[in-house]
Amino acid sequence: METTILCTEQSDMVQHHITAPLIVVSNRLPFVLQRNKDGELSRKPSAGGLVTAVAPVVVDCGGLWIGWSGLHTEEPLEFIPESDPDDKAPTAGLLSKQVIAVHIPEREFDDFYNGCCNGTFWPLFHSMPDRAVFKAHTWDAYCRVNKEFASRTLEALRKSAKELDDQERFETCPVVWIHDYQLLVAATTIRQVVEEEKLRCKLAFFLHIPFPSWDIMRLFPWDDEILQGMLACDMVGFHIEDYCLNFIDCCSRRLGCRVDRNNMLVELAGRTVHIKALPIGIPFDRFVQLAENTPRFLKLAESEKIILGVDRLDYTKGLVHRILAFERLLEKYPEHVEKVTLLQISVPSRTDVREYRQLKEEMDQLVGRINGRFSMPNWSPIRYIYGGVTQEQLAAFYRDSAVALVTPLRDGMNLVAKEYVACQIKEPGVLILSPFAGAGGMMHEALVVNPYEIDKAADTIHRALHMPLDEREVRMKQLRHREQQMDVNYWMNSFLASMGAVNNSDEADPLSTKMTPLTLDDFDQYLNNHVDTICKLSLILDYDGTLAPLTSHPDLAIMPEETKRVLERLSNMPDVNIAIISGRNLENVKKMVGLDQLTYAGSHGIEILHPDGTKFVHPVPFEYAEKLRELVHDLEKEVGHSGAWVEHKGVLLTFHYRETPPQQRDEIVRRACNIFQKAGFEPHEAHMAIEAKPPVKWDQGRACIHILRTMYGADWSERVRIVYAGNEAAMQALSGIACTFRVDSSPTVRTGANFRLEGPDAVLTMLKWVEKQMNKRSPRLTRSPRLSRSPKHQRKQNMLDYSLSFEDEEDIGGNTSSTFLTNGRQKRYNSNCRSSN
Ligand code: ADQ
Repeated sequence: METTILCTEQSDMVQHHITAPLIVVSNRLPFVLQRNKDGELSRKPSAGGLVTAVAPVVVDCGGLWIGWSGLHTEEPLEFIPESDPDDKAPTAGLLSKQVIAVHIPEREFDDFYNGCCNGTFWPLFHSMPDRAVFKAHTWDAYCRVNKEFASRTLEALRKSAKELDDQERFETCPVVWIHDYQLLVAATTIRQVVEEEKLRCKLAFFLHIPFPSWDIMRLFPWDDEILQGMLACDMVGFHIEDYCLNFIDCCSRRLGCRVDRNNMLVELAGRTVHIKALPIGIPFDRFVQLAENTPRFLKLAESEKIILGVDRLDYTKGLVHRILAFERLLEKYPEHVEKVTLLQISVPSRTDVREYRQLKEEMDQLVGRINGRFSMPNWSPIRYIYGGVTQEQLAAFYRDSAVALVTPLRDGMNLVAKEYVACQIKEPGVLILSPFAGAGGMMHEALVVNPYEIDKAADTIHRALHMPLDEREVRMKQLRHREQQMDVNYWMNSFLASMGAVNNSDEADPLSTKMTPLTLDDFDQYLNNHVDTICKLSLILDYDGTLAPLTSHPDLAIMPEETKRVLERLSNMPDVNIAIISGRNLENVKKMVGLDQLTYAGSHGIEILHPDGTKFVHPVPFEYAEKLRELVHDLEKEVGHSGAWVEHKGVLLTFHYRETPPQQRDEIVRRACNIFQKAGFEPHEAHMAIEAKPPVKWDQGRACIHILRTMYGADWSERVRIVYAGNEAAMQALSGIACTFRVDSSPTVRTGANFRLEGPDAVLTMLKWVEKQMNKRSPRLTRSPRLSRSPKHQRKQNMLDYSLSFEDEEDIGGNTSSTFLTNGRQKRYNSNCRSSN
């Protein structure tokens, strides 16, 4: 089915065809369900601009809408009532089979909605971190609810795919459009399952509130999960470019993603995500019609003027500041007493949240105080309505007000400013607008005022009240023109166009634009400040997934020849040391890399072999080997089937499940973890595998520090630069010490790394950059082949040799239990060492 909708582009009317079913996912359904006295369900329409614009498209393209019904029920709702035959709302044509109601238990909803959405994200994203509460249990509830939304969306996608197949529309890709801060991580699960099940779809997200700067965003303890959740989409939309740039900045700084600020692209795990400013509009023509057809509600004295404020009662809307500015106006310019009235309409909002109840009390007191201070027998300065008004009344208030005060402290866009100008069909009034609303950056002809500057705000209101007609006309004409052009349909169509979901054969799918491939230049940005022209360089590299691609069997993970050659050349440079660290056993990793002049750390650093033959082995309890053999036996017997297998490599054991069927995987992993635990082992997660490690306080991080201290002594930080690329195991130990690259193609990883690289190809580019950089250095004395004797010995032997390894043995040691076996000679550092081969 192809649907024609009208798309207004500037002043031209352009016809586009929607080419795909649209699946909208929002916290609330586009109508509210209510139960009558007999317990029967019926729909109560919602009138917001979003619903007005989006619902007709969903109706026409046979799409779906997923959301919470607004009802708390014991069991999931079994059916959604059809709309009333008299229903004229935009959602009237939405059949019940096009609606999926998400069930959220009441307690869970409280933690999710009041706790996390409104207690954490609302203040944080509005840059009011002092009001934000960070609680692990509300965040957990948030993730669970998002997963529930995701699984309902996946059902919708499967249903949609089947319908498309039945219609033989095999190329058509359903578009999933997720809305707002309640659903920031739903796409994580959707993307994962879509890829596993090979479901075709395009995923989009739109945020209706501001996106904060990195400084604010980083306060949230799980900020990386939020960013990755949004990046699981193909397109992420915000109202204005500033929010886009904030988001891109966070992706770069927090996730270490490669970004292209000019073209607004972010790369995560090899996928390009498009970031787009899509400023929302209002149903302009509908507001004009309402303004034209609604009678006057306000009874005003001769020459009395109304200043209007319309908001949800929310601390972001700057209501208290606004009332104080109005008080200041009356103090500073008493000529307005008895001539000007502030009509403030505040719709109750989130009344079960304490801060919102407190704000109501504060407003009540403030309005009471100012009215008490200035009121006359026939005039009160503030008319304060605490409650909703109908759209007709609203349009009449907009039309009949001389000034609109839209002064939020922070606001994603703000529709009130736009609705006000739409309704200015008679003698035009003046819009006063905060620069901290998204609308503030676009409605240039408004009078812009900082709501925190109470005195200036009073001056601006005074100026607005005295503004000559010709100036008001000029300003309002342009404001109205823009809002008419960029109305809510324009927004809807811009969205569809940006998803390549309109039939416009002349243009390529906008989502097909990819980020330019990673090049050496990217590493200028990553490493230029780190790798200088003087210091030595230590490269510490993981093997599997970093130097060699991940494969179904470890024996197949062969390092590309080109990588080997670069490593070889680098290892011959006098200022470069290379250590390879791996979960493989020492002999195996050395064999796989096949270069002599490197340090190798096998079994996650339990065994370390330096190029001169110096070897360190961390001791392992004697009984461990026997326990490990038992674990191998149990795993092979219980879960060693369906593609899963056990690799026993020296002191480590790895249970591989990469080849298991996806639908059985969770169960196999669960059972394997139980077996690990029963046998007394902690199951460690690896690449599609679970590992058992010896019960020693030694890991890749400590092994890295040990290698560095062995090579350079304890005070190397001034003389050596370290670059680490690999998995997370060593990241913490090296944070602040090294420039770290997390190498992983998975889109959802927690990392402390400075940057992310997708896989071995990217690591090869990094190595080439290092080679190029090191080649710029002026030639030094030729270095002798790698140490074959102890360093001191060697230095004594050949004073001309440029020695860089094992500098000051006296520095080695610290508090590690370590044993060195140097070509048969044994050197012991620290008293509590145990030897091992
Ligand atoms: P809101 O925070 O709800 O929306 P806003 O954009 O101002 O803020 O929209 C409020 C809507 O409610 C308007 O359509 C207005 O007409 C209506 N309204 C307000 N007070 C009312 C009253 N007392 N009675 C009846 N109706 C009333 C979020 C973001 C915004 C963003 C929108 C859309 O916070 O920044 O502009 O989404 O993306």
